[in-house]
Amino acid sequence: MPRVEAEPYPFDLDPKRAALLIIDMQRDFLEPGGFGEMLGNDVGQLRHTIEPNRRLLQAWRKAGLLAIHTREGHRPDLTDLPPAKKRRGNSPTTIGDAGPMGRILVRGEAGHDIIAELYPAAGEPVIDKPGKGAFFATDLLAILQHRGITQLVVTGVTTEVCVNTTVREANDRGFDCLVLEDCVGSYFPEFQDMGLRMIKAQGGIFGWVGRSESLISAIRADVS
Ligand code: TIU
Repeated sequence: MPRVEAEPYPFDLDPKRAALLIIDMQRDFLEPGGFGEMLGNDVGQLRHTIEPNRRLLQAWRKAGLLAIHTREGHRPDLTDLPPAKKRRGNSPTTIGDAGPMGRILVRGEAGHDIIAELYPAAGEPVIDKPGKGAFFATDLLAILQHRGITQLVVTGVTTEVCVNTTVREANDRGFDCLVLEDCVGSYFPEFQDMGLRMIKAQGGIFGWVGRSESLISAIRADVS
C-alpha cells in the first residue's frame, strides 16, 4: 500500500478504495464577477491551487483512479435555496441575480461550471450540492458506497468553508480524508493555516494533511 508523507503521521493510501474529491473549482469562486467576488473576496487568492490540482488530476487519471468533482449551486427556480442563504451578506447582488458569468451560483450558468483546467472527464461523477458540505442533499454517499470507497483525497476551495465542511461530514460517515495543502485555497491566509491545523490536530481529529508531490510520487511508484 503506498505510504504518503502527511501530518500528523503517514497516510496509507489504498488506491482501490480511494477517490479524489475536488471541491467546487468553479468559475464562480475562481474568476472575477462570480459568487466569491460578490461576497467581497479577492478571487486571485485562490488561483495558485489550479496548477497543483491539474498535475494531481493528471497523475490520478493516469493511475486509473476515481476522481469526483463537486459544484456548489442552486436550481434555476431557486427552490432549493434556503431564504437565509439568499439574504446572508446583505449584498445588493445575491444568489440567482444576473452577473457577468450568468446568474450567480445557479446550475447551468457559465459561472457555475468547473474551470477549464480541471474540467471533468467522461465518466467522472459530478456532484451538484446546494450546501457547503458535499454530503448534504446529494447522492455522494451512495456513489462512494457503491464503489467501495473508504478513503478520500480532498482538494479544492475554500479550505475553511466547503473543504472543511465536507471533511467533517466525511469523517462522521467513517471515511479517512487526506487534504492536500497546496491544492486547497482560502481567500484568507490565516484561515488557510487554521483550516488545515484544525483537521490534523489531536492526532488527526478529522484527517490528515499532506502535499500533492508526495501523493503523486506514491501513486506513480505504485503503478510502475
Ligand atoms: N465563501 C467561501 O469561502 N466559500 C463558499 O461559499 N463555498 C465554498 O467554499 N465552495
